[in-house]
Amino acid sequence: MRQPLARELHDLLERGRDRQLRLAVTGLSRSGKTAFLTSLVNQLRHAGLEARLDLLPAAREGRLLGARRVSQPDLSVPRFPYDGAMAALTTDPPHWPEPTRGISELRLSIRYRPAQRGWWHGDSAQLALDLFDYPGEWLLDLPLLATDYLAWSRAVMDSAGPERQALMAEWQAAAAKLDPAAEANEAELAEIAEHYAKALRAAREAGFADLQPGRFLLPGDLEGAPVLQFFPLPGLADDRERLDALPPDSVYATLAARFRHYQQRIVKPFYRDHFRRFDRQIVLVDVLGALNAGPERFEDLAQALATLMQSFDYGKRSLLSRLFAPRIDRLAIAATKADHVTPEQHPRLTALLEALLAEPLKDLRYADVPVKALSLASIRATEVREVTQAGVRSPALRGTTLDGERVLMFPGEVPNRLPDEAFWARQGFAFTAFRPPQTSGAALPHIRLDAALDWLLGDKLQ
Ligand SMILES: Nc1nc2c(ncn2[C@@H]2O[C@H](COP(=O)(O)OP(=O)(O)OP(=O)(O)O)[C@@H](O)[C@H]2O)c(=O)[nH]1
Ligand SMILES: [Mg+2]
Repeated sequence: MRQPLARELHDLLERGRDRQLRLAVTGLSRSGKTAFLTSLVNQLRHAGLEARLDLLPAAREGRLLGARRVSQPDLSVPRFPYDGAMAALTTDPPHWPEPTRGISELRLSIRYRPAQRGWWHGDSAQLALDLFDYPGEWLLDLPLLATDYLAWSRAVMDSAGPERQALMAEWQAAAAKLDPAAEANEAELAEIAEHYAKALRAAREAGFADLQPGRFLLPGDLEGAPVLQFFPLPGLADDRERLDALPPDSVYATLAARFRHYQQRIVKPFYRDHFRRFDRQIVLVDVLGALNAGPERFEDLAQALATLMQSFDYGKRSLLSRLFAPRIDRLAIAATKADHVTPEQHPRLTALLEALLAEPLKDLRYADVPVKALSLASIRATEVREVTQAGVRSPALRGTTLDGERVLMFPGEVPNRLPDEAFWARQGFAFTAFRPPQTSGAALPHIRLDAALDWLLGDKLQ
């Protein structure tokens, strides 16, 4: 839905005056977006009270006065369910907020006292922070805008490793029988599309991340619509001219038309309404989850993130571009759920994240965009303890597993570079998931969320 012109103009002016910031919280499904947003709102609302934000100078210096949720720019989009998330985290026993099923928006008005007072503002100033949340599954649709049906079909087959191929076997067998030039049979296409959706769901269950199209996994209000009845065609030759000349009712032309419809009517509006005009970005990656899932998934994650990051617009801004075509001029990449490992492993976790994102990081360096890599826990679920075994002291974690069992454990070492085959053969990973911490409405415990906030908005709170 488009905003009224006056509102857009107002937003542009505020943005120009540095009083408004749009932050992209980017992450695949289960990477920790909702937890991050919930904790961000929670910390800023408790700023100046008991929130621990020592790494954010405005907070440390007592200049951060707090934050309020205010009326968001687009009233037709649901509001980010902060209260629901907090309710889940504060019940007994506490549980994690549900996976996100649709889009929601949030505008926070942050009040602070500028470090140096000028005649242009009084005692306090405000920064409007625009955020939004969405199901991670939908994010992988963005790269579809830069491709077409033929290229996509070929890429899906080429990029799949043996485990992934095995999950697609049933669909592949059914799709291989289709002749691209034959007349399309509706019922048959619907059935094969369902096989394809099933293969995607199985891949997600098995821990894969590179899953397109995202709405097949989470159709929202598109359940059963013909626009979701397409799939890549296996074995297509790279002969665009011949394929494009096939009659409109052929299998190939029908599937290609549905792909275009999906691209233009579903992905493009999603991109246009929500993924343009970001000033800053944080990319959240569940590195430990990918280690748990094994080598093929790890590569699949690197691949998914690299293609994904091509959908964003990076670069330094001039005053004009800042008003009319804002670009991401600063970026954080974060390994989430760092509370799953002991603190001395955190630098290794960050190094591994940088190795995983090596390709996109090269492009960002070229575009001269400052990037900070860190590991964080939006909501810290464990406490650090020390155990002594045979006279040797070592760190350990105390937490409650999702089944409610209290444990004291050393979760293991994180490799500080991309693990090679020998490494995978020698050791597997099993980082345990924990129940969220018991909190009673106070600020949520976290690890380095304040460092992330400082990097992303500290300069705007000067
Ligand atoms: N221990 C710990 N677990 C976390 C943390 N953040 C997220 N998790 C775990 O990761 C799961 C997924 O987090 P979400 O915030 O729901 O992830 P999301 O990116 O919003 O996922 P989608 O909504 O499915 O796209 C949670 O249910 C928790 O189990 C954290 O800081 N610490
Ligand atoms: Mg979510």
